[in-house]
Amino acid sequence: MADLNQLHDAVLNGDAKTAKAVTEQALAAGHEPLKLVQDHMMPAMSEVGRRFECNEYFVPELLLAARAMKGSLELLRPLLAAKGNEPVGRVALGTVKGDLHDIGKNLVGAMLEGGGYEVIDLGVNVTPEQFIAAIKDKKANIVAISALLTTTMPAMKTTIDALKAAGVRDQVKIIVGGAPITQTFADEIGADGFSESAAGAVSAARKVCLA
Ligand code: B1M
Repeated sequence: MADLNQLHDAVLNGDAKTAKAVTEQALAAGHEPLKLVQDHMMPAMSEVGRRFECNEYFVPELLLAARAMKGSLELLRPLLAAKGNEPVGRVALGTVKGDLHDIGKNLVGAMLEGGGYEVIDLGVNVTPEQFIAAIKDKKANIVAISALLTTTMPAMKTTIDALKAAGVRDQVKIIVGGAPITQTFADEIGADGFSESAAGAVSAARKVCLA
C-alpha cells in the first residue's frame, strides 16, 4: 500500500529514489496519475519554494527536489498523455529565453499530448529564433511559452514581437503561462491565451484555435 505522504516528503527532501518507488507503488495500487501530481508533488514543490524564500533551502536543495519531481514525472508522463489519433494541432512549446525552469513546462507538454496535440518540445532558454524556426520548418500552429521568473516575463513579449517581425505571428496562436503570469499580462503582451495550470493549457489551446 503506497503512503502518499511519503511521495510529498520525498520530493520535498529531494529523495529521487523514494519518490520514484512510491510513485510506482501508487500506480500499481490504482491511484490517478494527475492526482499524484496535483495533490502530492506540486504542494511539495510549493513548500520547496517557500523554504527557498525563507532561506531555509538554497539552490542545491531546489535542484534535488526538482530531480526527484522529474524522476516521478517520467513515470507519470506517458500515462498523462493518453493516446489519440490524428493530432488536433501542432504546438511549439518552450520555456522562454533566460529561464531554465522546465517542470511546469513538461507537465503542460504532457497534458497537451493527452489532449491530442503533437508537441514539439524546444526545451528551456528558448530563443525567439527557435520558436520562429519551429513555425516555419515544423509547421507549428500554436506557440506555448512558459516563464517562471519575473525577470524573464519580458522575454515573452520580445518573443511575440520577434514573431511579428519575422512575419509569422498571424500563422499561429500564442498561449502563455507560468507562476508569475496573469491574464492581464498575457493581454498586455498580445498573447491569444493564458492558463494558470497545465490542465488548463489544453482548454486554452482549444479556445484560441476556435476564436
Ligand atoms: Co527557481 N525560482 N530559480 N529553480 N524555482 C522559483 C520560480 C522561485 C519562485 C523560488 C522562490 O524564490 N520562491 C524564484 C522566482 C522568483 C521571481 O521571479 N519572483 C526562483 C528563482 C529566484 C530562481 C533562481 C534565480 C535562483 C538562483 O539561482 N539564485 C534560478 C534561476 C535560473 C534560471 O532559470 N535562469 C532558479 C533556479 C532553479 C532550479 C534550476 C534550481 C530549479 C528548476 C529545475 C527545473 O525546472 N528543472 C528551481 C526550482 C525547482 C524552483 C521552484 C522551487 C519550483 C518550480 C517548479 O518546478 N514548480 C520555484 C518555486 C515555486 O514555484 N514555488 C522556483 C512546480 C511546477 C509544477 O509548477 O512551474 O509553476 P510551475 O508550473 C505550473 C504552472 O505555473 C503552469 O502549469 C504548471 C502546473 O500546473 N504553467 C503553465 C507553467 N508553464 C505554463 C505554460 C502554460 C500554461 C501553464 O501555457 C503555455
